[in-house]
Amino acid sequence: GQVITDRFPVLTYGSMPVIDLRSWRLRILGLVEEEVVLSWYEFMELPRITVRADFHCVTRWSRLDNLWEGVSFKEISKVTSIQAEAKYVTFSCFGGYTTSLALETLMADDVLLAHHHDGRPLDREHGWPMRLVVPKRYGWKSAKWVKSIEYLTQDEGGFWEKRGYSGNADPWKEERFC
Ligand SMILES: Nc1nc2c(c(=O)[nH]1)N[C@H]1C(S)=C(S)[C@@H](COP(=O)(O)O)O[C@H]1N2
Ligand SMILES: [Mo]
Repeated sequence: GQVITDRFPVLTYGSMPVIDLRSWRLRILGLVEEEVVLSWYEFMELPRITVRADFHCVTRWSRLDNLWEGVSFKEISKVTSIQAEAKYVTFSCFGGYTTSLALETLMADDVLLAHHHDGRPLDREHGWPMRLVVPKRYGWKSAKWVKSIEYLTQDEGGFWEKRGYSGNADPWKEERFC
């Protein structure tokens, strides 16, 4: 049920946040041994991966063969040790958007906190300086302008999940709504 686009549409609910790299912080909290706060420079020192993947928005556009570069979720999950009870993760963004995913889904090799797209830093409207990319899920899970990662026992649901969108959001199963 998707249509391929060569453009890269922008899909943002609300306005685009204004971010300053000097005050940018990534907070890792919830069910962790120790809360961690990374500055932009600390984040950029983490090992990087590249992932080539298609992107599917629930509004039925797909953009194929995106080249993402950034820090894998697996890598971020090693920054502080995660407690065994943690099963879900809520991402919060500058601007107020949130989304949640199962920790198991995030541990896939192709999930990353991307800072580059197709060889260039992200455009502001696509999440600069950093966004989550979860290629095997609908686009609303790929939170732009991420500012915190919270480990939880239960699926809290984020902005769209609380408005009736699927928790799992697998495009191959067309899990759009629940
Ligand atoms: N912070 C934030 N992240 C977001 C959204 C949003 O409104 N705010 N929209 C989501 C939706 S519905 C989609 S399809 C993708 C679109 O990414 P793009 O705007 O880079 O194409 O971003 C997701 N991440
Ligand atoms: Mo979307």
